[in-house]
Amino acid sequence: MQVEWQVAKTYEDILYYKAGGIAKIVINRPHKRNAFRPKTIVELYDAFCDVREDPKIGVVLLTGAGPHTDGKYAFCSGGDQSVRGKAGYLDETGVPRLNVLDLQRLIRSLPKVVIALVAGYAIGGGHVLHLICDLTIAAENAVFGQTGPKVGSFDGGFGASYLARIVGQKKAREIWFLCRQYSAAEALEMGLVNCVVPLEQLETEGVTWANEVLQKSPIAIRCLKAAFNADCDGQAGLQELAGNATLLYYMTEEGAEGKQAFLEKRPPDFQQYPWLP
Ligand code: S0N
Repeated sequence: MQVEWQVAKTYEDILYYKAGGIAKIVINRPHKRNAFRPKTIVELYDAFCDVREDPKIGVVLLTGAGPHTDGKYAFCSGGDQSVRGKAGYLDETGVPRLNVLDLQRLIRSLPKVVIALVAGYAIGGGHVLHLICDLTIAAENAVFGQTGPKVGSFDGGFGASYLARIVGQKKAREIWFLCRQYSAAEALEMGLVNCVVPLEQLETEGVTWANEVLQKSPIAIRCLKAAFNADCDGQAGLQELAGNATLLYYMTEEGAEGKQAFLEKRPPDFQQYPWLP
């Protein structure tokens, strides 16, 4: 399926497009295997905020630009080690940051579906990025892995606990303790990705999945995403799920009666609403 992508906004480190109900966000630093610096994350955060505010968009495809001039592909190779300072990744003013954690939370709580399209390397913090997406479609050339203990870092947040929820404790410990690389077929086998397709079909497959999601009920999807998150995310997950319950309650006549009575300076008449079984 051919898509006429329209540029939604221009950035330095990323590309951002929309077409119909789908947004496409591309990490565009192929010379670094799409490693992210703080600026990349600021731009990704901005684009995802735009997605959140756009009522026409229901699905985001997150991917990496490529191939690089050497012919190799990458989804993302994590934090840009060349700007890593003593306390984090240095932004243009020299302030150390770990702002990818803010992005992880934004993607996770976004009330829309985020699909990672992985061609080539999804390594380190780049692996965690695909992990926290709702769905992952891998090209046959995809390579997955964590490098933290090899390069002096670790992600003990979603990168550890959510990984273990997905592939199990033993496999998650293997992935982090040995820092091996895994093929697309191995990733499929361990439930780390939803499907594997030939490289040239990666985007088409992503658009097909996105269009299937877009036929479904937006509120059902957002409540389901919040429910899946609530199982893992403690009180923050409950807040997200409960926020959706409040949204739905606002949309009822019963909820509106409370507000209307206050504005009309009269007692609310909740007796007209049944105590359902
Ligand atoms: C991806 C790999 C396996 C690809 O290998 P390949 O194909 O042999 O290519 P290379 O020659 O290695 O790379 C090509 C060019 O790209 C540059 N480059 C690649 N990755 C990075 C990177 N991450 N940062 C900076 N540059 C990178 C190479 O330098 C090379 O450039 P030239 O041609 O100029 O020499 C392989 O490249 C690889 O293993 N890359 C490193 C992967 C890695 O270790 N990533 C960092 C892991 N850590 C994080 O991501 C931190 C995440 C994070 O922010 C975090 C989150 C929560 C809690 C803590 C943290 C934390 O700070 O740790």
